[in-house]
Amino acid sequence: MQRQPLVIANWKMNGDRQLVTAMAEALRESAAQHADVSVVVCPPAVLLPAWQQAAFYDNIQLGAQDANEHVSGAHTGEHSLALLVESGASMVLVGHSERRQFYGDNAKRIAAKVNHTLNESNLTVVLCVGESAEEREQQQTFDVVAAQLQEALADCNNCERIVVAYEPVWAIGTGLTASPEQAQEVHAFIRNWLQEKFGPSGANVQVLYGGSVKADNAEQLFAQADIDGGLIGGASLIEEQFVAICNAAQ
Ligand code: G2H
Repeated sequence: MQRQPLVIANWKMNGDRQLVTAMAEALRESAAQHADVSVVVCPPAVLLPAWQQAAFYDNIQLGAQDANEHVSGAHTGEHSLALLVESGASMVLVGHSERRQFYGDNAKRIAAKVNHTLNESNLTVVLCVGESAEEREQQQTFDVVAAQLQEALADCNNCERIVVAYEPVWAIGTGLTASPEQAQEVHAFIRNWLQEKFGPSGANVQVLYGGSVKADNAEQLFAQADIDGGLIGGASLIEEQFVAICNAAQ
């Protein structure tokens, strides 16, 4: 089975309604150039309804940057899967390194979020994994990535609604990008791991690269055999950059 190219915008805590309109327009105008690419936008959750309105006749899917692992209740400031779905989300990022580092998403919580999303909704999980600079220097990249995959996916026996994003922490928002060869090496490792865990269907899981992807490095990264697209932060806030990245995945 052919893996469809996938480009996901992670707006993080950026953007506003004006950017929603401008970005939706830019993606609409360029749609023919990235017709075979699935484009997903993960804005701050409060902008999902604006995106829903702006993109309702386009082939743009929406995603959430995080979801709480409980159905509902006393969880001030959190978002439930049900509300995210009602606001148009069909995917959810889980375990982004910023959430691991600054917002208490440890291995146990990430596994709970993965299981809750897969068991209680139809959303696709975009599981983010990646090593720190120190871990890479100490040649622990594969061990760290394997442990993150194992911790998060231990209870899953089906990979139909799973996407993996490899985001080396040292490349996130730093302007440093993994070289296409460095990224490919880890992507091949991840695909192998998925195949061992899930059998032949594991080979069809989309594995995305994230970490300072820009218009001028996207093409080389996406040309690698095991890189199926990207998870794009900073460059997804600039229309020309994001459109060029979507086109590069075509
Ligand atoms: C990694 C990436 C998007 P950036 O966090 O998830 O961000 O492209 O800004 O490095």
